[in-house]
Amino acid sequence: KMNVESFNLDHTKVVAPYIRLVGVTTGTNGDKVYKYDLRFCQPNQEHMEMPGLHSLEHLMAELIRNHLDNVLDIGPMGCQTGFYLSILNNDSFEEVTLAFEKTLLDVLIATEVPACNEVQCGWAASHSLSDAQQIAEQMLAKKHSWPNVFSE
Ligand code: HCS
Repeated sequence: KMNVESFNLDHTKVVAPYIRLVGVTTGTNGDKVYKYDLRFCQPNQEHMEMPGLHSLEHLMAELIRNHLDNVLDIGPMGCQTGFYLSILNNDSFEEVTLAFEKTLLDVLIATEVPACNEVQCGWAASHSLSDAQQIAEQMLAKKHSWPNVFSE
């Protein structure tokens, strides 16, 4: 049975925001998938509302791929406190952090949410660009604490 790493993380001990390498999975040909926990909100104390979270997902999904190769997915956690980022064959925490910062800066100046229509999205009515930008701004303001999972 495969282990769900996140279920073994003590969510009462972490101090958001932070960027945490969840794990590395090596395929049979040696390719490596790096999975990150991008935690925006303190678990069980705050969360992102769905429209802003959803728009932030669309914006980051498009924009982070301009700054980082081999992004497999950036997708929201069901608890609405953060996102998972999975990338292929890039072991650099610094590169990921820099790309994430550039992505959030791009979000601040975005004028529309990509793909927020019924052809390209499964819940096109649930979007908010201004909420997404507010979340990005708050996250950027705490950039100093991103590398620290268990402290400020
Ligand atoms: N989370 C997806 C986009 C879904 S709308 C991705 O590819 O990063």
